[in-house]
Amino acid sequence: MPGIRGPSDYSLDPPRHPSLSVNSKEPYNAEPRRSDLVSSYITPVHFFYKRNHGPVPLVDDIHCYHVTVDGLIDFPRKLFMTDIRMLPKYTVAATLQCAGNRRTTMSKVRTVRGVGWDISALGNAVWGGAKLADVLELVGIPKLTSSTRLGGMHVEFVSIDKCKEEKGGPYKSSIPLSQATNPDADVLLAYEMNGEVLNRDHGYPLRVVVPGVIGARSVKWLDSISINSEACQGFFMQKDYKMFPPTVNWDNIDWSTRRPQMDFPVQCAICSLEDVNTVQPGKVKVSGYAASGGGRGIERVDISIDGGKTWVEAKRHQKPGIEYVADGFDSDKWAWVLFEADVDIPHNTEIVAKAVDIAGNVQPENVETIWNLRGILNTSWHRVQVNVSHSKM
Ligand SMILES: Nc1nc2c(c(=O)[nH]1)N[C@H]1C(S)=C(S)[C@@H](COP(=O)(O)O)O[C@H]1N2
Ligand SMILES: [Mo]
Repeated sequence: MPGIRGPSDYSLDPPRHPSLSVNSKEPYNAEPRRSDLVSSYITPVHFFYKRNHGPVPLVDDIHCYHVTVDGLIDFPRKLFMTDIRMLPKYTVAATLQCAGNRRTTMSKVRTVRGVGWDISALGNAVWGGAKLADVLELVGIPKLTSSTRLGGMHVEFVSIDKCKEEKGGPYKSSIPLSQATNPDADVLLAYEMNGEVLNRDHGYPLRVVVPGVIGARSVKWLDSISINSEACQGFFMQKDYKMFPPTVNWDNIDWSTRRPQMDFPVQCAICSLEDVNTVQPGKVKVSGYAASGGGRGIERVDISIDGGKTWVEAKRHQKPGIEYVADGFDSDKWAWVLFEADVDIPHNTEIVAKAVDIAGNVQPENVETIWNLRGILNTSWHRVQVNVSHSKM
């Protein structure tokens, strides 16, 4: 791989912020504290969750680095950073969320396999880069194409990291060509995050950002793009990140029966409180994030202070000074919404939050009904316990 390489051990991994809670050291998987996560609409890079499946790649020579684009196309070619940077630059505010976000609560019902994430395996960044639709035009694929002349219908992204799930091979994933060539889908080859050059943990020098879709499809450290007739057959598309019903276990699983998960369902979580809290009697601030997939805005966030019997609506906001409208022109359609409500807590109780998106999709009440062996897409009502202390703290 000219210019970039994937090391086989972790000795060259980059330094990280000490406040992150580390769920796995090698490969490095970490998330910020709940309160840090929602301290700003745009998540600072150092607080943004990091989800790696192998050692972080290293760039030796950025001038040699290039992405090979080939497969069922008429004009395969190599694209250097200068080619990518020559295309119009777009900035897109988009929330990335790992499909395994909130997995630990799912494990409390019945053990699931996977990294034990709390509720902060997501972040909202402004990604800067070229639109994939423009990049694909460079190899002769027009905008809004669902099939190439040679029968290409899927766009596969291949990295150069060494993942044990791929038996030491690279991380890879794909999206449909129709999405890749749709300029409105805002799929980016990003080289910037929050106005800075992408850092190593997040995919330097170039990563894919697929807004509205589970994080797993946003391939980091891009090495090649291939236009194929079928979806990517790699581990992370075919043997992982699929949603199974609660009856499927490790003995009866047939991976081929389910499609790779793409859009994220509607989600929200309270970040101003831990799972169990001691508070003084009176007002408690309930704040957190809500997000949905496919560019669907957040129509409502409901808060209950009696375990879900009665509800009040939280205030929603994105950018300071601009009113959030779920399908508004001034709203960031791919980005999360922060919410806030002040509630009166007279006695010990459970506080619950649930969000509704513009399609009317609502989070499910219980985690049991959506339990799945890999512990993905836990979007059940988020619940926290508050115990009122009458003694002075
Ligand atoms: N090359 C590569 N790309 C990858 C991964 C990876 O391990 N290797 N992890 C994926 C998963 S599962 C997620 S959730 C996101 C995490 O992106 P982040 O680390 O920038 O937060 O990257 C995705 N892209
Ligand atoms: Mo993920």
